[in-house]
Amino acid sequence: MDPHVYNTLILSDLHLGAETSRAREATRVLKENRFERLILLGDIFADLNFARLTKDHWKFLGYIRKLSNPKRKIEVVWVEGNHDHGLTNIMSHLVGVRVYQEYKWQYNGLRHIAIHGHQFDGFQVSNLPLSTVGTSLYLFLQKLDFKSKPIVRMIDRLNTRWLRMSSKVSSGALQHARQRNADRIFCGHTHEAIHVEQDGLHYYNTGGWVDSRLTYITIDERGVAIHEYKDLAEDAAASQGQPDRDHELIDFADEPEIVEHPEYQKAGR
Ligand SMILES: [Mn+2]
Repeated sequence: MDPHVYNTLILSDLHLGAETSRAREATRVLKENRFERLILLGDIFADLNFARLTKDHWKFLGYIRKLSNPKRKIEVVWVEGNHDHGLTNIMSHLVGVRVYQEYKWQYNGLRHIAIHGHQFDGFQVSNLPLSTVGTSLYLFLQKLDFKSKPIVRMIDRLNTRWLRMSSKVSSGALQHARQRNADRIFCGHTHEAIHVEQDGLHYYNTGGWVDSRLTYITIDERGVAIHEYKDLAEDAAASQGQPDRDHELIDFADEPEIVEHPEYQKAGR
């Protein structure tokens, strides 16, 4: 039986280079699903320091490069986030993917927009260095999660700030979609996967790949779905002998493997 093919799969906020980045799981999602279009909706990188990328992070980038080979006829789109800012040239060179500030497409007679979402977060735009520190601190605190009570309380307070940001981004995005006559708008940035409907307009947030909840979005003729990635490693161990569900891509002969390249190691700040 042919696997189901989605029109579009969207994920965001992988923060490659951060220790909390769940690159291995994100690569599995790409391998386990079929899709005609992939949208990387911003903040795929934590920053421009390539020296912080681990083997799993490079594997994710290598898989993106494979998917973007024109022979596969998959449209791979990179939408710039606030952490990805300035990566446009490097990325199109490294993984052969076009980078957009805002990506628009039509599907099933509906107008779709994908935009990272920091544009609707006044704090981020007006105070970029401070917010970058804030995000790093948030990611660092998550690593220490549950090790001490004061830190848990601090994370809760930060999460509350994040929730306020979440509603700010959703209302800004809905307004943006209305002005552009779009039916559906997709954002990342807040790390909180949600769906908000307002007067027939739909806002979806893809969530992220650094928190405990790992989410992605699919679009097909049945509609839009938010999926949560569940680690199936334990199930697989329990039912040994099951065939691998991965649809591993066949390598094309003229396709160079992406490796940890010293040139890119030096590219970091
Ligand atoms: Mn962001």
